[in-house]
Amino acid sequence: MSAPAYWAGIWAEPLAKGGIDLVVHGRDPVDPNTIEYALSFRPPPGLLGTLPKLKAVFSLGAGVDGFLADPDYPRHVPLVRFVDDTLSREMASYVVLHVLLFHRNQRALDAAQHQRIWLQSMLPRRAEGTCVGILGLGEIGTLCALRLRDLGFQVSGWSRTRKTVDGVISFAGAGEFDSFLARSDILICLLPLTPETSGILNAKTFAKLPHGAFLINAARGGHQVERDILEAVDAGQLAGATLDVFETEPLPDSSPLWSHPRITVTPHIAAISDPVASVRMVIEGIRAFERGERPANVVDLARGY
Ligand code: NDP
Ligand code: OXD
Repeated sequence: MSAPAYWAGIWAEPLAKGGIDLVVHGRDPVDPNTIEYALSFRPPPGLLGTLPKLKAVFSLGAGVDGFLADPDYPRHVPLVRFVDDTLSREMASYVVLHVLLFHRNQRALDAAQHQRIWLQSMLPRRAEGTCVGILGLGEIGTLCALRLRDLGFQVSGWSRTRKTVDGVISFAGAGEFDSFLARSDILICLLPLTPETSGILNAKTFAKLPHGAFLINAARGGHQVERDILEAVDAGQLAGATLDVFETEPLPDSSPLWSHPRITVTPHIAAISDPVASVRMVIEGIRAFERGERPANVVDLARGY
């Protein structure tokens, strides 16, 4: 097995108990002919294609774009992605936090406090009068939708296939994208990064939102065109944005996003996979493959997620 170094300490014991030997790429001597399972988040391009005995790959993250961007990914090898309730809950708390910071004008109230201004004129709108649109109604998007619905927001979601989620309006497919955007006062991106979704957060998309909409991207930097976000915010088409992910990570020091007064930057920490839950997924997954079964959450490589 190959794994990134910094979690190896946590994994060594449970894996050994499961009868699985762990070798760490870049730390241990590795005979490529002995590796049957690989575990990673963003493997060095080309590496997985050099392992002739590879039976399956486990992604430490929910998103698998880091694997599929590698033209040498061995496409006959199943890829299992990380799906975990705790991860979804952490993502939902990030999303709810940033929806409310915007919706309740908290940034402006903070600024007023620093100037000792009693800003009672800035009354929060009612959640019931605000429409939140979620791009991607999958594991994470659905939980976010439910949390925001329960806070009273009008919530809709956009996905490839139609969904039935109580109290959430479902838009599906490219044909319903514009109607979905037209009602999204707050747009949240929770899509996987695929060739279809790459660059989806662009000037054309922003122009279809209500004037003064707010953007939250907690999915992938490849979804966003940062120049277009800056232009849309400066023009007022977007009231602001919260971004957890970036075209280049870490966000370069020279990026104007760092200092823009209406943009919040967080360092790809909306949710961090739990190493204990991920090792559990790996052990259960390996057992399933060894029994000749297919574990849950095997990625559809043709779809890209
Ligand atoms: P899922 O695969 O469960 O959900 C993906 C959703 O996107 C599905 O509803 C799917 O539609 C929809 N979708 C995919 N392609 C399209 C398309 N072309 N058009 C319309 N809808 C589409 O993913 P998760 O919810 O588990 O994760 C979502 C993403 O969140 C991850 O891929 C990752 O990039 C990001 N993430 C970021 C983290 C962070 O810390 N910032 C942490 C964890 C995840 P359908 O249901 O019809 O298939
Ligand atoms: C993930 C991530 O995809 O942390 O899980 O970005």
